[in-house]
Amino acid sequence: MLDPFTRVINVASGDIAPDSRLVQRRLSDMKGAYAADCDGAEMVYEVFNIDVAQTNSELQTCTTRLYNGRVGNEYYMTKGHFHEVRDRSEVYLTTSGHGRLVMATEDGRYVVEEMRPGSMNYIPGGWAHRSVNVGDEPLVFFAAYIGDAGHDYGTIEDWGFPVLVVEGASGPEVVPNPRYRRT
Ligand code: M6P
Ligand code: ZN
Repeated sequence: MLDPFTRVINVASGDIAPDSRLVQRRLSDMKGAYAADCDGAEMVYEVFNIDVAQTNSELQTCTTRLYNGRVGNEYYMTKGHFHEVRDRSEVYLTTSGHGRLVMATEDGRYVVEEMRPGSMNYIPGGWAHRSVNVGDEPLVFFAAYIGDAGHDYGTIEDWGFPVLVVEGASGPEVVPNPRYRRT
């Protein structure tokens, strides 16, 4: 059995003290995610993980700091994933910045929700999820999900999401993804 513990989250930056496991994604890690080519060492996002046993009796928790920027007209975003165990759910709480949460089912339905400080987004089982930073500062959010969920990145790498969030003439626009399921 796990002993209780406390961590302190910097809600502006997403940093977790005293310790966390850091995952960093740079432009070079995002090849294929955008319509335009991308490469290089520039940081796109960082995930600070609090590791617990990956069982369905524990909750995995983490913060994500998604930087602002664009590749072509597409905003910086996370890779996005289904859960390997498809019916596992997740919640997000945004603490800083401004984003969109793109969610999609395997049969092609999609929902796009706002992410602003104080927004709690509930991601039911079966919905893939990707966060997009549409603001001009880092988007920071806390996430909690069922411990044995796992990350299936391959399905999204193959299919993409049904829609993209792009910079339009007067701000962010949700447009159909011309590459959806065309691999
Ligand atoms: C959220 C959670 C994490 C996820 C992270 C980055 O914090 O959903 O599980 O790892 O976003 O998203 P991705 O794994 O799709 O790159
Ligand atoms: Zn998830």
